[in-house]
Amino acid sequence: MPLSPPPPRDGVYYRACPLCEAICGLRLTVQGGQVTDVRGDPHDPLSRGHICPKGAALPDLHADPDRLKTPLRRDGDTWQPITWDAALDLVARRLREMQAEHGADSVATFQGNPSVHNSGTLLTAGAFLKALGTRNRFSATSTDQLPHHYAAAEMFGHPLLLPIPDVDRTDFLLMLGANPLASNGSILTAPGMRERLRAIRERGGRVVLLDPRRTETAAHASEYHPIRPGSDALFLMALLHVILAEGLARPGRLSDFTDGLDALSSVAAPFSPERVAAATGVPAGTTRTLARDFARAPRAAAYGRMGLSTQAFGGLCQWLLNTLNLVTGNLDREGGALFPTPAFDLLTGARAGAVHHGRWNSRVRGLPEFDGELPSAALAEEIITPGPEQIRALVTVAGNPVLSTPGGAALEQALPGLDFMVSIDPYLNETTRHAHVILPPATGLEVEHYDVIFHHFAVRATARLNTPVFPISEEQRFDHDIFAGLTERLTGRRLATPTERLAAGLRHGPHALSLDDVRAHPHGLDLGPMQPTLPGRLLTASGRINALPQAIGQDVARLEATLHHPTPALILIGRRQLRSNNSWMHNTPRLMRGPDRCTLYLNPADAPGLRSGQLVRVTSRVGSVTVPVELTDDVMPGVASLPHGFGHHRPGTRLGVAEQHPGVSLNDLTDPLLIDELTGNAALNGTPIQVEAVGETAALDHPVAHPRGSDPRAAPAS
Ligand SMILES: Nc1nc2c(c(=O)[nH]1)N[C@H]1C(S)=C(S)[C@@H](COP(=O)(O)OP(=O)(O)OC[C@H]3O[C@@H](n4cnc5c(=O)[nH]c(N)nc54)[C@H](O)[C@@H]3O)O[C@H]1N2
Ligand SMILES: Nc1nc2c(c(=O)[nH]1)N[C@H]1C(S)=C(S)[C@@H](COP(=O)(O)OP(=O)(O)OC[C@H]3O[C@@H](n4cnc5c(=O)[nH]c(N)nc54)[C@H](O)[C@@H]3O)O[C@H]1N2
Ligand code: SF4
Ligand SMILES: [Mo]
Repeated sequence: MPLSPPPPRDGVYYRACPLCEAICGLRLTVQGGQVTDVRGDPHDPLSRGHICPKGAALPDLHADPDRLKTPLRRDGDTWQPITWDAALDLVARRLREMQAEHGADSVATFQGNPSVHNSGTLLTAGAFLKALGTRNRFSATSTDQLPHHYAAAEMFGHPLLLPIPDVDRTDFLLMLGANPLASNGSILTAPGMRERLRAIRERGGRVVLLDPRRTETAAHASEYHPIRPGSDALFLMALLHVILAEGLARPGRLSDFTDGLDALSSVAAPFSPERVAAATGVPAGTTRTLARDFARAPRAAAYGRMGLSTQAFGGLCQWLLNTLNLVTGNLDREGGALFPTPAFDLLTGARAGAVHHGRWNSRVRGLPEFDGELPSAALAEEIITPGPEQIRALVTVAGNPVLSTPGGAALEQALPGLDFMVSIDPYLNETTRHAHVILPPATGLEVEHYDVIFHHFAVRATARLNTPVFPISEEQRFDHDIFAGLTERLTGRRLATPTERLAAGLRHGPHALSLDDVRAHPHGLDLGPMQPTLPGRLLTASGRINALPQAIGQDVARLEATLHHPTPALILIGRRQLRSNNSWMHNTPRLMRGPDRCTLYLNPADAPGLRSGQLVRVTSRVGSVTVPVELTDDVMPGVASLPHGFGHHRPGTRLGVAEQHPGVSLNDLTDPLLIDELTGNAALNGTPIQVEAVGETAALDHPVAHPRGSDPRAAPAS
């Protein structure tokens, strides 16, 4: 049994919520060793008091009896506690043995989303992964924002040079495939988007949203237009077409340091609003008006997120958004889209022209590497396809790829075939249950944390060090202890601590701060709004913006081809919910109250004879799931929507609450063969499906997901 940790000292604590990209400042009151109150910190200069139900649930996460605190070793179907030293020795030895026998690439790694929400992980996991020296590195990036990085690297010279829409000063926010009212913003750290959108409207500005679903955000936009999934690149091309054909381009000072502007007209020429209207579902007149209004707005920003990056034209979409901001002179301009300069700046010391891309390819499908990683859509096939370079061992860090990667059920079936698997994760969940060893780190309110990543995406520069609320017990370890322990065993080298790394990063960063400067501001140190930084911040070899990178120009032929393809009758997209956080927060009782949230939204026009609440079988090329249907004209005809992150019916997990709300996994339907061919990103949105009613007799306690022809529940747990 773990020793109980010392209780926290009574008092008021200020720290940021680590759960999503909004990084809200929170005010936590501790009385009698318990958190008695959590609220948004009104003095936080970035979040200004915002909080959502997940932030309020942080103490529950801390107290979750299912959260693991000491290492576990699997023996068949049962788990035995082992000491940290024994666990770290075992893991280092097994990984080295595998690599000695089968080569460095026989060990694969998968890094999941919370890695970037925990600076202890972020600043130390890299050294461990580097020590492994494998080219089989995978992460959530290729199921998410890879196309943003791709377009940024090609146009501006670095994957992290991501233009952030200046929502606080813009007059026109053109938003596609993002739902900040549910997600709280992504690659847009601007907590409290409801108020920020209202402020745009109140100052006479406009918020225009395009999405196949009339979302929570649509209610706060000035106008909403439905758009066919996967057709955004055509729509954005048509905007560019109108702006260039009608002489509305005004790049201004940007043209002094941009190459390729002249070539854009011929690229956009074939894509008139009239020609793409049938494919996008957006009337040509609407597209023309939006193009003119966007170009003429004093300050405008085009922004698109998950719906635009996790689709077959993710790379083209992100390039087009940047290009629209560029040709209208809104890039690097207040009220447009700018590059933040955070206090800890990962670009400090970055070399110009050092973009890494396509240096190697995945073995089975030949998918290209980007920034040291291969597409996660290739992970399962690399494990199951025999051959000399086959993956035989897997390290997962803060990831749940069984639920989060396309065709997750196939990965689930592949994992038991591994010779060795280790998971650095505080939960025994759908993925980690296949590990031979689980190394659970301290997390949440227990860790010192500085948001290294999300300040790069923030509409306002702030800096804040989050000190732990809860001390940990002697038996617990932090992520960085685990990575330092493993790295030392593999290389004999001692790692710098995250605090040392932070201090150095802040000192050498653009604001030249010390840790004490930051500590002196418990609500966050305000460093002001975004400022123009170009051309100085560019990292291309030429020092100039590349408006039309060669690979992107070549991908336009693939887009043109879609105009000649028939579209599937029914397309599945995903959905985020305010009280979920990807796959791992369904174990918190207060977030799971209320009716079943894992339902299929279907337009009544696509559902003759069906009624809401009825079970339907949803089938894609790779699998089928059974789920209750909800009829709503919030989704456009021809589109269905299912939330991602559910599917907790799998046996062998330790998630007492989540198991009561299992739902089905969207990724038992998504297809690993559907990717953005330019970037390798998973096209998680846009899966062709069929839907059929299942007889009432087929009604189940728990909706069941299974790959066609097999039931993973019949498979042994190891
Ligand atoms: N179909 C579909 N699939 C999707 C998406 C979608 O919209 N549709 N979204 C995609 C996106 S954007 C993302 S980011 C991915 C997310 O997918 P993943 O990156 O695989 O991660 P999560 O589902 O967030 O699971 C996080 C894991 O980290 C663990 N964890 C939590 N905190 C810590 C910590 O402090 N340290 C460590 N070591 N572990 C921790 C949790 O227990 C959990 O196992 O899913 C992607 N998959
Ligand atoms: N509550 C909550 N907050 C979260 C998360 C969570 O799971 N829950 N996850 C966090 C993570 S990891 C991320 S990456 C962010 C994501 O943040 P967002 O991107 O803002 O969130 P999503 O809800 O995925 O929004 C994607 C939108 O794209 C739409 N869409 C789907 N396909 C298409 C298409 O082809 N074209 C267009 N135009 N739209 C399309 C969907 O209907 C949806 O409204 O959210 C973060 N915040
Ligand atoms: S919006 Fe995000 S950062 Fe803010 S409280 Fe909610 S989960 Fe935490
Ligand atoms: Mo994400």
